[in-house]
Amino acid sequence: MRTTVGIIGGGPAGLLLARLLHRAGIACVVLESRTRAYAEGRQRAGMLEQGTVDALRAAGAADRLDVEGMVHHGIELRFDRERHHLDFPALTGGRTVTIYAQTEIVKDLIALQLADGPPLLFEAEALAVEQPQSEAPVVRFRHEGRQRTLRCVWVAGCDGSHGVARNAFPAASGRTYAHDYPYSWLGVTAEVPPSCDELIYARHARGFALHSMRSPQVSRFYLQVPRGTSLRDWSDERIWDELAARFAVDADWTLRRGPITARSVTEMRSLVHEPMRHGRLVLAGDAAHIVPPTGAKGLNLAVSDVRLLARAFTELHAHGSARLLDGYSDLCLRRVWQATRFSYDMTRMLHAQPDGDAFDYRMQLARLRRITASRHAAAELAANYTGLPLSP
Ligand code: RFL
Ligand code: PHB
Repeated sequence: MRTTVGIIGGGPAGLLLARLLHRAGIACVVLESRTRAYAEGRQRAGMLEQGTVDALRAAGAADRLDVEGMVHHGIELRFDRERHHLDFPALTGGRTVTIYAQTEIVKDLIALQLADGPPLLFEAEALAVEQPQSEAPVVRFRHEGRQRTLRCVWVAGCDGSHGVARNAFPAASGRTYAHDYPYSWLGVTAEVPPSCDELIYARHARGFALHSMRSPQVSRFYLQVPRGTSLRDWSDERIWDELAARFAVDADWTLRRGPITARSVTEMRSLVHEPMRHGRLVLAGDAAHIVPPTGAKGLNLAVSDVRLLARAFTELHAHGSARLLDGYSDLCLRRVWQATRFSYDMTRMLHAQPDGDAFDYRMQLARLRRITASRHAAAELAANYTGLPLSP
């Protein structure tokens, strides 16, 4: 097989890149290691920045998002049994965020691509990227029991945090910066209407809790749990009791309970791989960087990488100029480091340190009080949460 851009990974990054390249008249092929059902069912992100929504609209992939997406005008911070609303439009000059699950974005993009897009192969596992520094890089992959090759002009590694594209970077050509957090998130989906209109981020001495949602009938929750926690230790009753304790406020508010339909544990990690390009191989999304989910930035960063990358390929294709591709890694990384900082700060401000002392807790409360008391401090959080500009 031959193509112009070989895309490894059919997650949000790979699928959106394929859509944007196809619309610009650039040939591409997407290789996805999993089945369609698995790729469409993987529960993950839910919060979209305005720029992400705009990008999906511009790609003609937002018909269902525009109907089913829930526009949110802020978030709620809870601590010390108090509730504090942050009004995003007032703090950011009109910006909002939208709740629409990553599973639905992936379904929408897959349907569009299978209807009239470039080839998308499921159960096609990339094994290696070869000769990334030559003018003809090759992706070796396994499909229907056979080893095959995809000959490319460029390769885009959109294969997430456990992918193979990054292995083609020689150790000496870059550096990986990583930070592990000493806790994990237990995520659950429940068949119960949300008990709130906005996402609730709760800081509690027992640990962090987040109330999110998937639809007017389905809620999504996260609990800070010790690293290495086993799902077996968490009965439904224990999950609901823990959520109720961490969200408890003095005001009149109760948590609605219902059947839990999915649960998983995610470790918390920050990771940035520099640079994001080696010869004719470029990385986008989780393949290049991971953030802890507290800032809700992972999917949004994947989309902003892809917007910049598609723009760069389009300039090369239309005008023969590699200027944007040459600047791709540096431009992306500036935004990536800002999101990494924001996610780190949110995580540190809202989670109970396992070995934390009373001083740490006081510092967290002081940060939270500053945000709820100062319009400047709140505006800084709101600007980061709703999304910084695509290029500084
Ligand atoms: P993905 O989604 O991991 O997709 C990579 C795809 O590549 C495939 N693949 C391969 N294909 C072929 N050959 C190989 N060798 C391959 N190796 C892997 C995989 O099967 C997969 O289909 O990466 P992408 O596209 O970069 O997208 C990134 C996002 O998925 C991720 O950043 C977000 O889900 C992170 N995240 C959140 N981000 C947000 O912006 N807002 C949120 O509210 C949010 N909440 C979350 C999250 C991530 C979470 N978890 C589970 C990590 C909440 C959670 C709990
Ligand atoms: C989610 O809905 O899955 C979600 C929302 C906000 C976050 C993390 C996850 O910060």
